[in-house]
Amino acid sequence: MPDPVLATLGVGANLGDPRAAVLKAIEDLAQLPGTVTVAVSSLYGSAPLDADGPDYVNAVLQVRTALSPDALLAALQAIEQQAGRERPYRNAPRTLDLDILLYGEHRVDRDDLQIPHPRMWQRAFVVLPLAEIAPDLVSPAHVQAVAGQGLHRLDG
Ligand code: A4P
Ligand code: MG
Repeated sequence: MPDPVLATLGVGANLGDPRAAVLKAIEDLAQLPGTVTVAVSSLYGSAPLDADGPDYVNAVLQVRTALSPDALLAALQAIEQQAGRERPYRNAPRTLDLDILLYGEHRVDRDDLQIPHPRMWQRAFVVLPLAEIAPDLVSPAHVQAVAGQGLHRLDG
């Protein structure tokens, strides 16, 4: 396997029991082959952004992984499927959404995989949890850019 890379992942859910789904996904991600969890943010609640349905629970984590970007994407999609993910339309409410936000310094620009995630810096539910676990990656301008969006840290 290649040298491990520090990857940043986004977790979101807004159907069923979203808090339980996010916590289960964080456990599942720690079980991936060649992958060690480095940091996990608090859980955050917010209204859907550019979407409809119930409020979301979101978190961001960092893993050190020997999986390639494509293998990591396939693994995330398998975990989404296990959680009962359906895709009736874009931005539909979902039992679980797992996104690769960053993969080291690596860039990928294909239809099925874009890294860095193209919308990550526009979203408080990514920027603020990321600032909690990796403050060196987040500038004051990044925080300022999402300041208008409601986001609250959930207890425990
Ligand atoms: N894909 C491309 N790049 C990536 C990547 N870096 N990580 C492809 C993961 N997948 C990536 O994703 C569609 C396709 O994106 C995948 O097949 C994969 O090949 P999807 O998860 O099926 O569809 P989606 O989530 O509806 O679309 P997308 O574009 O991922 O939506 P976003 O931008 O992730 O937005 N509001 C709140 N408060 N919290 C949220 O978590 N999430 C969204 C979804 C909207 N509003 C939200 C939240
Ligand atoms: Mg997604």
